[in-house]
Amino acid sequence: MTGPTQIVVIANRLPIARTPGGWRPASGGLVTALRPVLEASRGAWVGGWSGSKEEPPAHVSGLSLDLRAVPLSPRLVAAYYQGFSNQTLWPLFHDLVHQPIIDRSWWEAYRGANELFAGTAGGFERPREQPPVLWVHDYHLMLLPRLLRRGGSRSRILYFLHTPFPAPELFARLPWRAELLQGVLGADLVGFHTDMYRENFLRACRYLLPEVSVEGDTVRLPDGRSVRSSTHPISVDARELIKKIGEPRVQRQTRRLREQFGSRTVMLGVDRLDYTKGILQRLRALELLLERRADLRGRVTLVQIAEPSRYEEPRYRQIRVEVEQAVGRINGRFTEPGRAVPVRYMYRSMPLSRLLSYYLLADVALVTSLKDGMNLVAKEYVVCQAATQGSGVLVLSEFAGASQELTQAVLCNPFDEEGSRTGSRRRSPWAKQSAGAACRPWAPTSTPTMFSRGRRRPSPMPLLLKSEPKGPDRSGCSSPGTPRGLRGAGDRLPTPLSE
Ligand code: ADQ
Repeated sequence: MTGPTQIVVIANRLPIARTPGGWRPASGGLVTALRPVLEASRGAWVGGWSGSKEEPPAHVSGLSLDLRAVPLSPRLVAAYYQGFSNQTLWPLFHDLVHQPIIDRSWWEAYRGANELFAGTAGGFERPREQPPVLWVHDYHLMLLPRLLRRGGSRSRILYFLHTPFPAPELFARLPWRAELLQGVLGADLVGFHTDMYRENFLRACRYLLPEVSVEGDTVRLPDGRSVRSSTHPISVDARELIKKIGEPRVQRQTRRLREQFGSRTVMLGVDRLDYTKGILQRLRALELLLERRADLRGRVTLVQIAEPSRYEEPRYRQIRVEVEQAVGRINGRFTEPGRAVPVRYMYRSMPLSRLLSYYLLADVALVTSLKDGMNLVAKEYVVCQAATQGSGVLVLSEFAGASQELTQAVLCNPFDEEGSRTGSRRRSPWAKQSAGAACRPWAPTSTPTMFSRGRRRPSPMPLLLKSEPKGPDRSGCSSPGTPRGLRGAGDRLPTPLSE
């Protein structure tokens, strides 16, 4: 075989969706981020599939990838995905924002599901051909690298974790902690968003696996193999976003929104409706602010766009109820006759073009995650503001991975609702900032991001207010040129592959 090595991504889901008009590429961040490099390598995607009688196709128009479905029964999905992945690992990896549930039958299902993925992914290797790179993604498939290796894989195996990796003291609570670490150590290279997560992983290996030794960023195994760990903060496709900002539809929508909101200060939250995202804390902070500052009522609006997520799980249904109660309560308490409501809430998935209009509109973006692997919304907002010389302010949780890179953001502690304060909006030098971190691809970062810089002291959750009316120069999207130094698609190859 000649040409680039084929890359096979293995992830919990296939990157496609069934719409009334047929199968379409899904809009998720992962597929968008990986697409260029995958398509260039005649790549393939192995993903789970369940719940529909119709078999997903091997090819979908608009996506040059071979698709291979791993059929999962609804029962297996309930135990492996909704159970072990989302009710055990997810809360544990997000610093116990909720108590994880430990259930042995879920663990058995998780093992079974990982074995099914191994069976399908292993089928990509052909005798006498150059083996593909197998790139395993996320917490659903932590056992897979080892299963692939034990199955005799000749491929280079990569593993990337999209969530935080918790402190070893928390990780150690899992009865199956050693199996999970050994599973991941089946890979040749293990990637994380931040140095802190990588350090946590290495410390967990050191403390929980007596048979391994850790030297620098490398774990040495008793069979003589070495596993490297690295930090690769995932990012967004800045060039694509900027191109889209320039579309007449986005400009029209943005103008319309600006007319609607007038001189009000617009704060924006865009999140999957997940308890880790701190939506409730954000709403409570706003409530406290409006309680204390009657003069602000009618002058500020929080636009909260919540994407439906994991609604089959009781905790997600519960957080939705709590968020909607809070929205109702705040609007009930602080809406003045004839004035706009303080919270405009939308529970839906939204086309990217519309999301971009909100990013362009918002004076302040509130990313107040209680814990977040990275958070791409923060980066999308920065790209949009930078591309239009906007003066928006990003209020960013110190517990989101993005806070390690977006050093111009106003850091906040989302647990400190009481500490809400107001301040004058300042002009954020986003153009400078986005030349670096916001738009950086998964470039190999040899410079550790966390330990090389001094950390700023986070403030309580700040809600910033506009001190001046929107001027005509804020038309924003009328000239969406690439800000100086902004990186684009050309440099955004997810190069952990070349390590
Ligand atoms: P998420 O937590 O799902 O994934 P996040 O980083 O918050 O991802 O990004 C969400 C994406 O969904 C953004 O691209 C955003 O534009 C989009 N989105 C949000 N609300 C939407 C809506 N209502 N309609 C349409 N699109 C919407 C995990 C980790 C993160 C990590 C990512 C990538 O939890 O910490 O950043 O993976 O590794």
